[in-house]
Amino acid sequence: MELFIYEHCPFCCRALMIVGLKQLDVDIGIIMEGDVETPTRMVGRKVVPILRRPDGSHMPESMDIVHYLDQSAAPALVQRGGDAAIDAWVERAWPLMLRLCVPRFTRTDFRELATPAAREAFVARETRAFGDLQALLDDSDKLLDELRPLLDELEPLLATRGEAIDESDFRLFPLLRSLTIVKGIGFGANSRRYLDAISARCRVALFDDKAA
Ligand SMILES: N[C@@H](CCC(=O)N[C@@H](CS)C(=O)NCC(=O)O)C(=O)O
Repeated sequence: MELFIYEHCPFCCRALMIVGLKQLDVDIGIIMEGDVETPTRMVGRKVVPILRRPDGSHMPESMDIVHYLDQSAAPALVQRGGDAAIDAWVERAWPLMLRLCVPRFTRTDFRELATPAAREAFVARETRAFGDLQALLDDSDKLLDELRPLLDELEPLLATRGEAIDESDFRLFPLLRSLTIVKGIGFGANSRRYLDAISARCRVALFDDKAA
């Protein structure tokens, strides 16, 4: 099987998590930003992640891929459902995360941005979605001030999280992992412990070394 991703993409992170958690023999392929043709040929539109299955068919949609790969090798590890409070927290934090992370993603050495044309395509796509990316970067302190109380609210939600992996982990970890690209983010102790634990269990690297 082969999983096609962008390295920066939080939805792709979900699929990488299950591959690492179950130590599956799945090749990782990078689709370049700006490459419309490859994903469109596979699933009819420009989107990642995409999984090529053993029969040659292609599957989009990150949570579908998570469950498909989880079922592909016993025992299944991902509990259906999750923690409604964590899911609600993710919903609230997601737009803020994007405004902090997207301008930084556009300036980072991800493999999908390895050519000038790919980086240009990414900047153009994200500028259409978010407006002036430099203005967002200039707003970082204000955005971080908005995020800090949310991160504080997350701490007690993580205090009681046990060993079991459920769907909420596939929503929360990609968001927190994205935020590791923001210098001085200042996670609480439980968030930091959670990030490091899931990163190690799922063999998905964080972005601390790329933080700006
Ligand atoms: N519902 C999809 C969403 C995937 C998604 O939005 N991926 C983004 C990348 S982060 C994408 O493909 N955007 C379109 C593009 O690259 O033009 C899933 O969960 O897999």
